[in-house]
Amino acid sequence: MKEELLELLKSARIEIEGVIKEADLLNLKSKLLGKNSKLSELMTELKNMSLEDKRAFGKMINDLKYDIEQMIQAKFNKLNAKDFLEFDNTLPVELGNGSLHPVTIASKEVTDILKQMGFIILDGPEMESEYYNFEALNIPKNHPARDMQDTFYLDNGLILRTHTSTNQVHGMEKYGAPIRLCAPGRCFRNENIDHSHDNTFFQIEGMVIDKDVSIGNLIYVMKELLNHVFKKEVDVRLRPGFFPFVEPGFELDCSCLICNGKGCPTCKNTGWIELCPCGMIHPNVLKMSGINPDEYNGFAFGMGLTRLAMMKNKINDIRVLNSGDLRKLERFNIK
Ligand code: FA5
Repeated sequence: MKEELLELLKSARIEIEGVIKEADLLNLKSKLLGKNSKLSELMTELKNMSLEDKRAFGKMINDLKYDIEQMIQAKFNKLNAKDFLEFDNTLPVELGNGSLHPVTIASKEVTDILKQMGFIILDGPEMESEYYNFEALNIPKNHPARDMQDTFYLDNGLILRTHTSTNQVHGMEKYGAPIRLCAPGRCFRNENIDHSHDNTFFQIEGMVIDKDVSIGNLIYVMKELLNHVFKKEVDVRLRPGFFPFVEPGFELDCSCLICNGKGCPTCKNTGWIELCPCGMIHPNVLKMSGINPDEYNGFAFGMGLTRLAMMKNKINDIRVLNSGDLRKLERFNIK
């Protein structure tokens, strides 16, 4: 047994010396000292020995175990010291490059084009009074049109704005006529969430007030805007739409770019995505904000920016955009 123990010590030393990773050393420790090790096998043999041999060999086995433990501990210390010495905190840390959110990019593209057309950019509150969200937009209290937008009412008597049209009113009050403004921002509705509806989403409002503005001007601006944003001619359709603050009102839909108009869950199998309702501003709205409708008229539109970002990047589920899940957002690889 003595030779066997010496042989074991020798091979353990060689194996321990050869280890370069801490994890491998842990595995080796259990191989050399664990329940299924050669050492533990030798220990079970002790019980068949005479008392005298038991004492002698028992001591040898214990000494061997102690030596192996010491060698392993020394190796641990050496590996840790090496890790510590090799750590250089002046080396650059590898962090992936960040990127702008797809909605931020869509918003910037739209505002860039509108700025070139002479629009100013306005920011407005997300927490609003009912006056700015509804009444000043020709939606009086108890008007059924309020049900079109499921609203979050707050304890402080205000609401979370359901659309960016609130900024039509802020803009008219602040700057009067003539005016060209756009207002990107977040909106909130108590929606049933699905592929194309979220409870928090972005719109961009656009408004032009001047003398002799026509529906032709409205259509021209909308087409220019979409051609620039999509960098190609996209199929759009205009159909009548009802919004109390415009007359006439239109729904502008764009051909679903997820399924190329064939029909999919994102467009609810219609082939079209509701993107940008618009219309000629109702005279009541102008009047309420102190603009004479006999002198001025204009148009307004409210484009779904989140939907636009979906179409541009072929994102088939709106929930990805607010999820903050970088693994998914990184797939769009937008810089
Ligand atoms: C409005 O909000 C009107 N204020 C738009 C408007 C402005 C009309 C000016 C006329 C003149 P609507 O509820 O349809 O309309 O919303 C406008 C766009 O916002 C929709 O076409 C859609 O693109 C987007 N949108 C609406 N609800 C959601 C939602 N829950 N999730 C994501 N996008 C939405």
